[in-house]
Amino acid sequence: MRSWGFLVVVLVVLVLGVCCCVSGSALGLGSDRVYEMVSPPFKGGYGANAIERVSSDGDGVVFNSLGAFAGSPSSLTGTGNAYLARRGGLEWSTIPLVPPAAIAPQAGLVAVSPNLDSVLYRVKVGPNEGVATLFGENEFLVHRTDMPDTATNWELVGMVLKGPYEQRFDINFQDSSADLSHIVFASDPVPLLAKAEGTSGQLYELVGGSMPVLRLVGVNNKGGVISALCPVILGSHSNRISPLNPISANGGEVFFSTNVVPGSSACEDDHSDPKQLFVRVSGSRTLEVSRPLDTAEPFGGCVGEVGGVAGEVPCKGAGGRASAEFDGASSDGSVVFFTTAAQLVGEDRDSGNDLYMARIGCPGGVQECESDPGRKEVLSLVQVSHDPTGGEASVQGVVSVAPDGSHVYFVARGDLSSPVEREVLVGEGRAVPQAGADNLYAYDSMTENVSFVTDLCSGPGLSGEVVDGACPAGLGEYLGARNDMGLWLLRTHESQTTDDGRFLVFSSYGRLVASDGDSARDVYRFDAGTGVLARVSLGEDGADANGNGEFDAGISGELDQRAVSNDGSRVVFTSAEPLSERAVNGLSNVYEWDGGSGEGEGRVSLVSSGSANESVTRTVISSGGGDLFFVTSQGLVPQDTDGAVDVYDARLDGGFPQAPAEGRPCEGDACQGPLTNPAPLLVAGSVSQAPGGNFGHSVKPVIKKKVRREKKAKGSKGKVRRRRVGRSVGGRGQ
Ligand SMILES: [Ca+2]
Ligand SMILES: [Ca+2]
Ligand SMILES: [Ca+2]
Ligand SMILES: [Ca+2]
Repeated sequence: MRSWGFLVVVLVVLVLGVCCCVSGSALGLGSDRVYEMVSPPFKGGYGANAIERVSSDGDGVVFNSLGAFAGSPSSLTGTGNAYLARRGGLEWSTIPLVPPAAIAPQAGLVAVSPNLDSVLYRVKVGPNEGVATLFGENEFLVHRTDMPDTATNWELVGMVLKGPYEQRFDINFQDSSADLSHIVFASDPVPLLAKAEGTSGQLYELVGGSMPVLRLVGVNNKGGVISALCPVILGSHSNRISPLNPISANGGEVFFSTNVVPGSSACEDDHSDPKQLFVRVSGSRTLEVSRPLDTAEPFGGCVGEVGGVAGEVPCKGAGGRASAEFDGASSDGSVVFFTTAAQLVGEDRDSGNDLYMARIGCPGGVQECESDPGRKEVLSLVQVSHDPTGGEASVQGVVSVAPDGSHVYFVARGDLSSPVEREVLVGEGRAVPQAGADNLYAYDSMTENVSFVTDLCSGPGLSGEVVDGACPAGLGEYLGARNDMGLWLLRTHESQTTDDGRFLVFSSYGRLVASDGDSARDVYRFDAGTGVLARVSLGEDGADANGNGEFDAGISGELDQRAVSNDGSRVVFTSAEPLSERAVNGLSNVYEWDGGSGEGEGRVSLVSSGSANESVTRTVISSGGGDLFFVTSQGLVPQDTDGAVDVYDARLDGGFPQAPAEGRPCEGDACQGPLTNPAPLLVAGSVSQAPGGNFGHSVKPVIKKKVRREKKAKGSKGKVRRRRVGRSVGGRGQ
């Protein structure tokens, strides 16, 4: 194959003088993908150590580096610098997204908008007058990425945040709306607003624009704090911030929970007074979500606990109900899922934990919301987890929520299948839910139908409380051990859905399909449209007993790092298992699963080279599936000779027209070239490439020995990464 591919390449180059769309078989890539070098060859002596975010079209990547290059106006020592690489017709080019030192002496990237049009930095400024050694002031700067990176193009969001004179304070960034217009943070330990004086653990919302405002989140409809002594928790799930849209995309909804017993300081989970779930809408009204709803009454029957005012929160009875946990919302904030042991609807007659869905909107419809978003109320409440025979659902937690709110995937110990569904499952030879097992279910919020997916593994030979031979004997019993419990109990879990929720991709230790005979974790895809559960981490052409060795496979645990194309047909994952004959390095590599038409078990291809001397453990797919991004220190194109980590795109039908031999004149930093420049190690049978075209055609990967080890090691320890996932309430933030 290789010599045939070599001939093809030579012919193409000779005849056309340009080279593009070379077939993958000539490349060491097992598919119709071509390596493109995304980060630039010159990176100031450092690597491009982390992919921060990828645009949905795959033509833009925000990455992080400790180096200062591409005309960066500053070097943010220790925290790393963000850069935007964009794909043009001839190459990937890089611009800095770094606030100039003159306006941002100490700064860290906290968020990137989904379409990469803006970035948000938290900046420490000051010091307070008279407190020379302390950074006493903070601010957020937003930068539009289509503007030059100069001081005038960094805009202050709202205002400089100043603590009281001579008091040290810090802010903990928690999350922002997708459009970066609304920022939610905690201030520790001093209050930033008069209303917060004498309280602790308040959350603040900062809104930029022409009418900037700083306000408290955890307040009632008179503006007073709901809980003075217990923390207000953004999108709380077991006191962790959920990554599943605690702030809606435009910032109009902020979901939070807090203690509802007046004057209580019993905040800790084990000894807590009840916490209820609220949503702050448009910064103007607070609605209690986790309460019985009486749609015939104004404000859904909510009457304030204190003073009997209609619509005031907490609503009457909040302190006597069991706590509620936020489990995720749709990106527009119109659908929210939460769990509680409280009986909020008539059908819920057990004291076990149930999953509920509430819809938020305007009683007068969408037009009313457009004219006055503050008119929003809780419109409906549905018990999602329903045992048809009246037993306890015993919901353990939520695995994923579709961004459009159409599907939620959750784990329950109860058997929620109807006799009809059971019959269908048995008829299809599929497993059925077992009472007491950790059963994974899919809920369709339009049809209000629950369907069984599989049961997951909670310990050695155990699913929940049920002995389960599909769960390997070597698993551990506790959260954080080798088992699936992180999927529904932690928010660092490896599970994602497509935007429409039809496909769930997750990794599990369970032998969930007949072809999985190992004791290792595999990646699976569930199709809610067909009910088919498929193992994704197979072998390329059946390699390694078709992926049945004892190596784990996994996907990204971060929701803004896509693992599945939006049509569900392609999944990208990593594994140290030699799932391809070309994966010869015994290290973690990137693989793609192509489900094709949905018939058969799909096809796996090696994406990284399989021959690097370092593991490749993180990868992101573009929405359309055409681009697979990963970072590696291996030079995969001829001009990558620095031995430092770079961002690569294995792009479907990728590659660029080759630059003419004389090349274009270099500009700026590019003239400096890489710090080390040994000749590329070309493998026999390969063709060298003129400088300029940063794509890998017909050249085997350049295997670099340990070049500039120190720099590389430093470059791989970038600290600036957006942490949306699994932050504990204490000590988070940059
Ligand atoms: Ca219940
Ligand atoms: Ca397995
Ligand atoms: Ca496997
Ligand atoms: Ca490199």
